[in-house]
Amino acid sequence: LALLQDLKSAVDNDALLTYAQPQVDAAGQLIGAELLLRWPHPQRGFVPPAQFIPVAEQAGLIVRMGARVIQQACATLAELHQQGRALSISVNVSPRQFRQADFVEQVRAALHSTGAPAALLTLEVTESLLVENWQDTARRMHELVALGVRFSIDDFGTGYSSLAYLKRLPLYELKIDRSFVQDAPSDANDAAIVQAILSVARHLRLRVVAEGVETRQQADFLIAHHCHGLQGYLFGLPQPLRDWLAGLKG
Ligand code: G
Ligand code: G
Ligand code: MN
Ligand code: NA
Repeated sequence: LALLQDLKSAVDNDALLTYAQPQVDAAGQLIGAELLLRWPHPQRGFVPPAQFIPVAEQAGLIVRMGARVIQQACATLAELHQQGRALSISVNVSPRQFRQADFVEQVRAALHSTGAPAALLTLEVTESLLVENWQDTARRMHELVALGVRFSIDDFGTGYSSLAYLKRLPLYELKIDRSFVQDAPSDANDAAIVQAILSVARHLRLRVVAEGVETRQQADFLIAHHCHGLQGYLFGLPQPLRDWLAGLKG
């Protein structure tokens, strides 16, 4: 597959870019950022992650890609910590990456080598991770939580959700998928789903971040229903990690 060959050489040549998208609280204050990979292909331009992430996952390339993002996240957290800024950094962890035998050790090493504050590192996993190898997944999550890191369920509500896992896993946060945010509050069904997620989260003492927030109306609706964190074009586009960090100082 041509795309896979190109992706492989991009990884070998360290040509993938790490972007950061800000997250704010209800008052609009910056609380952190999510790191997002970008692939500028020499001929095709930017290839959407929805195209190259599944290819990377399938071929196992995601393991190296993900390890690098975690290292960058920890280096960023250490840098922010030295500046006296308590901002969180979220990274996407694919199932294949999470299931690597040495994944816990990798995260531990990245935290230790950089001196990053572990409690500000959020690992975003999807519901698909929770479908298989339940015992192993739960054990591993507990090991990681013991290191101090936090877990977030990404794209919450779009996968094979079982509400049972919410009470059995050491979770910190749910991310409301942007497909629900998009048409709330005008679409009554989406508004109801968003409110239901926020209500479940509140009772289970989980934090909630909404993604894909594009309008003031969406933000006001989410805030009125006690959503803690907001992420989306209304508050900031994903931008190169270095630029985001430089912008904090300005
Ligand atoms: O940035 P964008 O919305 O186009 O990203 C699309 C998808 O690609 C997101 O769902 C995100 O989870 C995924 N993605 C982006 N960066 C990474 C990454 O570093 N690792 C993994 N596993 N997925 C990523
Ligand atoms: O990990 P996840 O797939 O949830 O990554 C978030 C994705 O959503 C990224 O690909 C990012 O580029 C995209 N995104 C971020 N903010 C917005 C937004 O406000 N609207 C839309 N449509 N997409 C967004
Ligand atoms: Mn995500
Ligand atoms: Na998402």
